[in-house]
Formats: sequence, structure tokens, C-alpha cells
Amino acid sequence: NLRGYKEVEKKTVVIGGMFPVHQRLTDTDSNTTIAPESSDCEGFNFRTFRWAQTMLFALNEINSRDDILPFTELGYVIYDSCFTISKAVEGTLTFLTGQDEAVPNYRCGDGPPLSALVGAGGSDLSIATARILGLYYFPQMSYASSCSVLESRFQYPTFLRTIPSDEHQSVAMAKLVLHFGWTWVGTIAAEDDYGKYGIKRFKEVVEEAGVCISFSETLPKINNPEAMKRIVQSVLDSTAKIIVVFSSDVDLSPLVGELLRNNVTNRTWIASEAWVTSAAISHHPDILPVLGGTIGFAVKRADIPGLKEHLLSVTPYNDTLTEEFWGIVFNCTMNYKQVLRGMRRCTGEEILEKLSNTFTDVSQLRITYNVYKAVYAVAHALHNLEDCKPGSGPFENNTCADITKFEPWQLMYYLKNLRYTVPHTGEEIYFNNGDVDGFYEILNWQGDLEGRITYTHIGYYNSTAPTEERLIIHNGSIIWNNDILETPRSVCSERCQPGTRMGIRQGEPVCCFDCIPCADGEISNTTDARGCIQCDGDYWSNANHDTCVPKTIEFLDFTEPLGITLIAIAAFGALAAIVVAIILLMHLNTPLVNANDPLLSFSLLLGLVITFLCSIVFLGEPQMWSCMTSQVALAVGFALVLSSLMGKSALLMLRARAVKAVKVAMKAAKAAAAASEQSPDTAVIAPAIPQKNDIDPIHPRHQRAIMIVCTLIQAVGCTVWLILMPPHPVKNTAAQNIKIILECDPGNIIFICSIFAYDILLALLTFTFAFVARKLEDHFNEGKSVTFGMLVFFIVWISFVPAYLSTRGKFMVAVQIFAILASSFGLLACVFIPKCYVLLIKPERNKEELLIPRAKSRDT
Ligand code: TCR
Repeated sequence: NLRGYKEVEKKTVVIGGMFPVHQRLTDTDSNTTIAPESSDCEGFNFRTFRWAQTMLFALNEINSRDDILPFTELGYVIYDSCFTISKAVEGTLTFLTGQDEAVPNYRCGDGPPLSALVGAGGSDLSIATARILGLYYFPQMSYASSCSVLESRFQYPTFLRTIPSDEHQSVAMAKLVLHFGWTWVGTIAAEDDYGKYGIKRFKEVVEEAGVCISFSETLPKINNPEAMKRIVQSVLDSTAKIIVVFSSDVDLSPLVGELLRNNVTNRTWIASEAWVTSAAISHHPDILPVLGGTIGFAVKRADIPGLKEHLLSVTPYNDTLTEEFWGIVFNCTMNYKQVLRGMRRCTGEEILEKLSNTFTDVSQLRITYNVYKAVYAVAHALHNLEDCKPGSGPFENNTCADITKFEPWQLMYYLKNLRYTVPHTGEEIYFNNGDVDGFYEILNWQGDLEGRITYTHIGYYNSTAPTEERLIIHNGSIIWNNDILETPRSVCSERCQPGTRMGIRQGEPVCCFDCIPCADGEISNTTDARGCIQCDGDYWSNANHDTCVPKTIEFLDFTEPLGITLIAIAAFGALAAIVVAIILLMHLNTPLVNANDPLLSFSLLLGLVITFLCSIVFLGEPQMWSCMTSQVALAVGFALVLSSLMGKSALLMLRARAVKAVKVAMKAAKAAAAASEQSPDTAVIAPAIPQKNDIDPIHPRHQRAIMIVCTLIQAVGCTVWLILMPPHPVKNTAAQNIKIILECDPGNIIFICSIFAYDILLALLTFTFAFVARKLEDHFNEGKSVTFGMLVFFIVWISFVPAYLSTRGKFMVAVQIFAILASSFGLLACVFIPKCYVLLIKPERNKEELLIPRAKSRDT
């Protein structure tokens, strides 16, 4: 322990200091045969030794000033906490009791009053010492213990610090990760309160924002090569390119060694305050490829004039620590026993200035500056205490505390209400419930020309600024440590583009997902959509599935080739029918035309013209009128055609039967004649042979009546249909996904069925009549041709059904029109071609034909 106070005329107040100058305890025998002793420490740390020296420097500076504590000299006691809790506790007890053997709650002698303890380094040490000091309400002013649990004034009532709480740092790190859009990060935390609580808070903030943690590792306190290998393996195995490390440099060093050995590159490390400016890490040779590009948070930096000179003025003779320091720096010893063992002896004349090491490096005075501030805080509080005017003091009855023998809680009062400016930097310090504001510089590790790391300032984090302005980063000044020198991406799964949705992977973090394309008719128009949206009614998804596009409207148009072809065929059909009508008209008085009622031929042709023309109405965009006319015209047209044919074939049938009867009669007569020839005595009565009038049993009037009545029935039916439930155009969105089909809705299915059923009925009757008459010979074979025409008609409509049902959209209309045209042509051709053939080409056959073979009577 370093003591530095002399009894002078001035009153003396002692400030305690605690610094982790050594890094660990030396291993001791756990053998209990001899009295155990407090362990020794090893691993001299230049950085923390500089902190301790800074305390001395600050004290000297204060003592030499007249404006602070002009009547009081500050003394000090400094303890080495060796980065271990037990040493810190031991030091605290020693400090409180003034004994080398710690006896709690007891302090003998009237040495100068103790004021406060500056320390104790790491948070876990401070937590332990703050518990003890809190018992006595003894102020503790920490310069490096940043753990957020130390915020609690309930648990640690006398704890104050000049380093911001890690609460701010964790949030700042989280913001940094979110700023760059990294959603897949690994974390490594030291196995102490600093690491655990820091990472815990970081994870909380980041996970709330949807970032996932790829792996979380803890760095053991005690060197453990297996654990290091395991951690490096997790780093290598993970796809996370961002690794957040909350640890002190001392704990991180072994891992860095392992990383170097495995040459783990292409990762970006996020450094916590404790290692971001640590020379122990950044001065490793070959560190650049591994840790270059690191981004980290650092507390405020300051230049402290005079500190460098103070540090250089350290001599090996000051105290035990400087002696050890000297020996390590110059690789010599002051200990004569060791000299005897052959070690080089220190002369004391070695020159520190020639060396450049962490101790004398004053470029990154951050924690050092915190030490400086802490010492000044205590000094200022003491100054205010000393400065108190009796009668207007803050304590009971407006009394003041006496600087020569004050109580720790009295000093605590002054510390709490302190507000002072730090010399040289002009920074104003005050404690807000024991804590200072969170302000961090953001540093980026960049390599200089010689391949050494420099810390480049790329932004800052200010917890007192409005939320959006807290984190300020100049992206342009960052040098990333990857092949492309660009902001690394660290995501488990790439974003889902519009047109796809995120599909969770069972048992994996939410950041790892698959992008599943939206189904047809569904879209997603944002990246990372959770689900796809169904396009409504008239809309359908485009090829990329990222917008709903109106469905294409489909109907069979006049102008398209198919439409034009159909119109041409229909027009040709209608024209043909008209031509046939003209031919018939021209030969009106010939036997062929008159063989059956000519009017029926004309009505038949008229019906055909109607059906031909109505097929045109099926084309084009369906309208109210076109829907109504097309169906009705078709139904009525067919009714007209079929009933005319029926009228014709009714006559044919009856004639055929009559002819048959005549033939039978003639046969009988022949037989009778033959019989009478053989036996002339027997009188045989020959049956009367039917006459012309008898074989024309039906008058054209009746035929026309059949035609008119049958057509009228259909016309009436259609009228009722049109009035009650007219067919109308509809948009059919259901039949096909990507199209809206404009079509005619029949209005009522029963109506349309019955109307066409009626046509079928007519067709069947006609067919039956004609079939019966098909063998009627000498009537220009009309029976045969009608039978044949009807067969064509049936075949067309029967094959229409499967064809119609298997087509979609506008082709249904085309199929329908084809059926209409085909059946009409069938009838037209079968019924009239033979007639026209005779009329035009073989006029000699156009003569009155004998219906009945002339009876060969004997007398002729
Ligand atoms: N707070 C750490 C200890 C620590 C430290 C450092 C140790 C900080 N900064 C620099 C060595 C060097 C910040 C704690 O434990 O609270």
C-alpha cells in the first residue's frame, strides 16, 4: 500500500484509492498446514498503473493549488485490488480500520480523517466494496465501475462514479446494430457483472427490435484454453458477421490470441468501452486482419497537461509499485537477492522517455481522465465542506462539518450536491443520483501505413439528446474489415422481396426464415411481408405477385380473326339460304317445288337465315339486348326451322303410309286377279285401288298450321322468359383466375332448358316423321334428305355438349356458334342441295313423279 501523507502544519485529509494494478492473484498452495497468508498478485498492468499515478498527479496538482483546499493538504492511501474481489474487500477493510490486519468496525489512533475511496476498478470489485462502505455511509467515487446495477442508491447508498452507467452503453450498442440493419449477431460477455449485465441489457433492447442472437458465449475469468477454442468455434460456425463483446481487455486477451491463431477474419467486432482503446489488444502484431474495422464505444477523452511529465518522472525509488514497474520495463531488478541469482541490476538511471509503452502513452486518456475527475470531485467536495460558513451550514441547526474530524455522511452530502468544472478541459461535472450523463465517442479501428491500429472517431452517442439524435455516425469515415470494404451484412436470412412472404423455420430464431412465393391471386407488396394478401374480385396477381392487376376482360370480339371468320361463315350461310330461296322462287311452278308445300320451304329457309344471323349476335361484348336477342332468336329460329321440317315430314310420313296401303291393296288385287285367272269360276273381288286424293291425306293448310303453332308456342315461351327473367350480361370472375369473362347469364336455368328442350322435342318428332318416310321413293327423296339432315343436326348438337363443357371463356361462345352454324348448314345442305341439283343441273328429272307404280292391269 502506498502512503503519502506527511504531518505538516496544514490539516491533512486522506483520500483512499484502489486500482487493479496487478491482473490476478498468484496461485497459492491450498495447503492448510501453515497459516494462510494474503495472496500475492502478479501480472503488472501498465494501463492501470497509469491510473494510479494519475491519482497522485491530481493530488499533487490540488495540493499545489491555492484555490482548492487552501488550508488542507490531501494525503492518500492506494490499494491494489489485483482485479480480484477478495483483494478489494481486504483493501477496503484495511483502509477503514487503518490497520494492516483488517479489523472491521474499528479504527484506532487519530490519524488524519479519511475522506472517500476512489476505486475500485471493475464493477464486481466496486459492488463488493460499495456494500462494505455503504454500511458506514462512507463515500466511494468510482472511475471505471460502469455496471448498471450500481445505479441503485438503495443497495449502494454512497456509491458515485465519473463513468456513465452501462445502461447507456448497452442501448447505444443496440442502436448501432439497428442503425446498420444487422439482425443476426453473436455476443461474447466476460464472466463478471460488467459483461453479464451489459450484454443482458443489449440483448433486451435488440431483441425487442427484432434482432436475433446467433450465439452467446461467456469468457471465463480463469484462463481456460478449452473454453477459448469452443468460443472461436462458435464464432466460426455462426453465419453472424457481427460480434458484440462486452468484456475488459484483460479477460478478452486470451480469446484474441486464439482468434489470431485461427485467423478468424471477415467479422466485425463491436467493442465495449473496456477494450476499445486497449493497447493490450490493439497492439498485438497481425491484429489488423482479425480485429481491424472494429467499432467501439469509448468514454470522453481528454488531454491532461503535465500528466506526461509526471508519468515520466516516476523513479524506481518512490514505492514498491514503481520499483516493480521499473524492473519490468527495463528488465532488471532492484532486489539484491535476485541480482545474486544473476538478474541484471537496475541502475535507476534508465530513461523512461526512450521507451514508448502504455504507461507513458497519454493519447487515450479516458479512464485516466475519469480518475482525474474523481479525485477532483472529492477535493471539491472537501473544499466545500471546509468552506462552510458556520451558522449557514447544511446540517442540523445550520451547523458545518469540521474538516479535521468530519463524518463520512457529511462529506457524502457535499459530494451529492457537487457541481464543479474540471481543470484544463472545462467540463462541468455533477452527479445525478450518483451517476453522470451517458456520452460515448464511437471509434473505428483502422490500420495505418505500418499496419498498426489507429482509433478513428466516427461519431458519438449522447444519451441526453432527443431520441433520434442520440446516435450520430458518419458512415463515410468507417473502414470496414471485409473484402468489399462495405458495410457488412449480418442477417440469418435475406429479406423477403415483395411477392414472397416469410415462412418460419420450426425451432429457429425468428430472423431465420424462408421466403415463400405468394400463391396465384395473392400478393405481397412490402419486403419481409408476414403474409400474402388476396386480390379481390376483379383483380388478380401479376407475374411477380407484388401488385394486383385488373383481370383481363375476355369476350369474343368481332374484330379478332376468329370473330371475323365466324361472321363470314354465318353471312355465307344466310346468303346461301337466300340464294336457295330465290332458286325455289324461280322454279315455283315445277313439280319438285310443289311436291311438298313450298311455303314450308320458305319458312324453313327463313328460319335458317335467322339462325345464321343470330350467331353473329353471340359475338361482341355482351349487352342486355344482345343477350336477349341471341338466345331468343336462336330458340325461335330453330323452332321455325324444325316446325317447318316437321310440317313437311308429317306429310311425307302420312303419304308413305298411304303408299304402303296402296301397295298392299295392289298386291291384293294382283293376287285376286291371278286367282281369278286360275279359277275363273270363283269370283274374286279386287280391292279398290286408292286414288290420288286418298294418298294426299293432309292438306297444306294443316302443314302450315303445324308450322305456325309450333313456332308460336316457342315464341310465347320466349316472350314469357324475356319478361320474367331476361338473360343479362354478367362478369364471370370465378371461372378463370386471370380473366373476367363477359358472358350472358340465362336469367333462369329452367327457362332456357325448357326452351331448348322444346326445340329438341320438335327435332325428335321431325326426325321420327322423316324416318318413317325415309323409304318413300318417288317424292324426290325428301324423306331421306330430311332424315339425313336431322341426323347431322343431332350429331352436331350431341358432340357440342362435351366440346362446350371442356372449353373456357370466349371459346365457349365460338363452340356455340360453330354448333349453330354447323347444324344449320347441315340442314340447309341436306334438305336443299338435292333439290337444287335437280332444279339447276338435272331439270329433266323435274317432272311429276308417279307416287305409285302404275298398276299393270291386264287390259293395258
Ligand atoms: N467498466 C468495467 C471495467 C472497466 C475496465 C476498463 C477495466 C471499464 N473500462 C478499462 C480495464 C480497462 C469499464 C466494469 O467492470 O465496470
